[in-house]
Amino acid sequence: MPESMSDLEAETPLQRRAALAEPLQRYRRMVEIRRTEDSIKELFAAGLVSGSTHTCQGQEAVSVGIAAVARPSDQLVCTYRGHGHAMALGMRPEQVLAEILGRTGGCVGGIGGSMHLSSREIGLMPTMAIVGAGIPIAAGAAWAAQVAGDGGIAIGLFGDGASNIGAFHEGLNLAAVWSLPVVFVCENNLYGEYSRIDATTAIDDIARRADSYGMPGEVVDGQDLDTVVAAMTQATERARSGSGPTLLEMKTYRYSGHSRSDPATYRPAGELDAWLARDPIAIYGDRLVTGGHADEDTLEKLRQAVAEEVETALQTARSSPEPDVREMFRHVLAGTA
Ligand SMILES: Cc1ncc(C[n+]2csc(CCOP(=O)(O)OP(=O)(O)O)c2C)c(N)n1
Ligand SMILES: [Mg+2]
Repeated sequence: MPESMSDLEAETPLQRRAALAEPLQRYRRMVEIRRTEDSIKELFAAGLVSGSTHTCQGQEAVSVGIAAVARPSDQLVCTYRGHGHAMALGMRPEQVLAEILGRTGGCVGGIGGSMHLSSREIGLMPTMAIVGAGIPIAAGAAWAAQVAGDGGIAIGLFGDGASNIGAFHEGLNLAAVWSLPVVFVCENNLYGEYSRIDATTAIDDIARRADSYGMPGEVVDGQDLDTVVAAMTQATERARSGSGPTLLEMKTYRYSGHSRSDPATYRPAGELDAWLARDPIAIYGDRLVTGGHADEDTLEKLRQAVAEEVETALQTARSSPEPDVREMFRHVLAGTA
């Protein structure tokens, strides 16, 4: 485990990914995601960022659990609520922060912003802002791995709202028919924008939809990192062994509103508090203490070290230059008929 800032700075994204083999590092990464997301909210509130952002406080166990199981060579497709997944997979906080601030130090050089994080090195495919659009892309990445026969798999992440979009049904159907090596992970945080799931979806468990496509579907406690790891281990092994796709529905909750300007006043009284009482970081921290992996003092020191690390990352990101305007056109391709 890195003891000092200089050790942390020396860590590459792939080393950060490998570190997730250790329980304490899984805890640390969840704290890092929470802290970075809180900083991002503050940056927006201070008017330092253009565009919108969607943070994932409360959903950290899903991101870290998936990253602890996936291989760096696997392909992961996520949504605009993707900062946590990117950091879990190994992206450094300053790469995320600089991207959101539109700086060259960002993961795609500051031209993508909050909703378009990506990094080939860690297997994070371009992030989708169109609801559900990543699902057929995950199926396509899985098809590529199947054709290549390289043992790779794809992981397609999306929200509860996306499970009502046509692309969800088309993507799952084709993946099942072709027995593609893909794990579909629905992060059910109870809301699609400002609508609660019971106003938009006629069933309680989205995992049931797997049955229509002839694949296993499982409801998973998304607040419990070990449960996420267990479900992902089973589903990824199934995909790698050629047995086809799985749909995992991770029950979770976003503490913030949909996007940066949403105070989430539409939530029923008491709902947020009930979920805060099952906070994924607290649950895992308690387990580490009970299991003898750490004591409270170690966890407190670790939380403070992470707070300093994120503050430094923020300074690094803010001192990174803005890209030249020509960068906007550098990756645009035009074809002629
Ligand atoms: C095709 C499409 N329709 C509508 C929108 C507007 N929109 C953006 S986010 C969102 C809610 C999606 O909710 P969910 O899939 O549950 O993901 P969450 O934001 O909760 O992570 C909607 C409707 C969009 N971006 N794309
Ligand atoms: Mg949702």
